[in-house]
Amino acid sequence: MTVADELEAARAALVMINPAPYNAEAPPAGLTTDVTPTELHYVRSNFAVPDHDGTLEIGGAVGKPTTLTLEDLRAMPAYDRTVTLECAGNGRLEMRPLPTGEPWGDFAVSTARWTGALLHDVLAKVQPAVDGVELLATGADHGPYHLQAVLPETDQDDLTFTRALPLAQATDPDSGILIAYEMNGRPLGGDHGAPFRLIVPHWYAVASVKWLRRLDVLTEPYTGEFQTGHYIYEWPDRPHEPVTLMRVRARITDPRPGSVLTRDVCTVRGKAWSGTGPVTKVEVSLTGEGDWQPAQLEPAAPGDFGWQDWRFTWDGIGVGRHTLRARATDAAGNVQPDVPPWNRLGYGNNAIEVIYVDRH
Ligand SMILES: Nc1nc2c(c(=O)[nH]1)N[C@H]1C(S)=C(S)[C@@H](COP(=O)(O)O)O[C@H]1N2
Ligand SMILES: [Mo]
Repeated sequence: MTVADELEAARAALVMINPAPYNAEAPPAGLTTDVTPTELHYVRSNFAVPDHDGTLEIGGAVGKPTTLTLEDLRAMPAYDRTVTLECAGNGRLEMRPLPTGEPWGDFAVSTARWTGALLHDVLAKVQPAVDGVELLATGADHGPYHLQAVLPETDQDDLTFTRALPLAQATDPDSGILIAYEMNGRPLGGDHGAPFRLIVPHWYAVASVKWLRRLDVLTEPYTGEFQTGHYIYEWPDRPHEPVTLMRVRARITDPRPGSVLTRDVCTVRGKAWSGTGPVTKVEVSLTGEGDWQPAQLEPAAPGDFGWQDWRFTWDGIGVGRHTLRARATDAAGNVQPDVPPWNRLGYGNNAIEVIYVDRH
C-alpha cells in the first residue's frame, strides 16, 4: 500500500470536517467503549501529514545534547497509558456567536492506549539546565498559515507546529507524559503522529505534539503562534489565559439524540472525563431545571487517564418528548456550566449536554 492508500483506509470510518489539512471527528461509536478503536479516533492536524526522518533531537539548555531513534526509544522501559485526548476546540459549533476556527461538533474526543518511553526518563539522559523553564516540542509538520495567524510576527508562508510545556511538568515522572510510538498496540499511523509523539495526560490535546522532531529546553517562556496566539482563551471581560487542562465534561452516548424509544424503560449511558481531577459524580436531569439524579459512575482507576463510564436506569417513560441532561463534577469541585464559556477562538466548551428523545 502507498502512504496515500494507507491514509485513505485509516480515514474511512471517520466524520471528515476538512480534507486538507485532514481533520475529522469520531463517529458516535467511538465514544461507546473504554478504548476507542484506532480507526474511530478523531484526527486534528494544523498541516499536512509530514515526512519524518525517524530521529528525535534533544538540545537547547541541556548538558548532553542527544539524538535518539525509534529503536533507542523502544530500548527504554516501556509504559502503557490509557489516555483521553480532547481537542480544545471540541464543541465549538455550539458556541454563540459562532467563534472562528474548525467547526467541531462534540466528537473531537477519543481514548486510546498509548505505549512509549516516559518523557522523564528521556530528559534524564540529557541533563536539563537548572535555569530551564520550559520544554519546547517541535513537530515535523509545517506549511502555510495565511489568514489564521493571531500574532503579527508569525511566518504565514511556512509555519512549523511547536508547543512548549513547563519543564517541571515535563520532568515529573508522575505527570505520566510519554513519547509514544504505539497506539492500541500498533505502531502510530500517519494521522496520529508516526513514528512518535508526545502524549500529555489531562491536558487539552494540543500539548500532545505529533510527529515529534525536536525537544529543546528553554530558559525563557515560549511565545510562538500555537502558544500565545492560538490555544489561548480570549475572554471578553477578563485577562486572556492559556489553554491547559481539560475541563470536566460528561457525554451521553445512549440513547442517541432524537431517537425514538418504544419501551417505558431505558438505560442511559455515557462517558465523563476531566483534566482537573478524577470525575467523582455524574447526575442526570429529565427536566429543564432542578431534580438532578445520581448516575452510577465507574470509579477512576489509579494511574489511568481515560474517561469513566456512567449509566442511569430511566423507567416509567411516558409517551411524548423528553429532555435529558448529564452533568459531571470532579474531585477538585469543578462542575459543568449550563452555558458554554464563550471566548473568541471557541475553546473549552464543557457546557452540560442537552438531548431530547421521543417515546412512541
Ligand atoms: N505536530 C503536531 N502535533 C499536534 C497537532 C498538529 O497540528 N501538529 N495538533 C494538536 C491538536 S490541536 C490535537 S487536538 C491533537 C490531535 O491528536 P490526534 O490527531 O491524534 O487525535 O494533536 C495535537 N498535536
Ligand atoms: Mo486540538
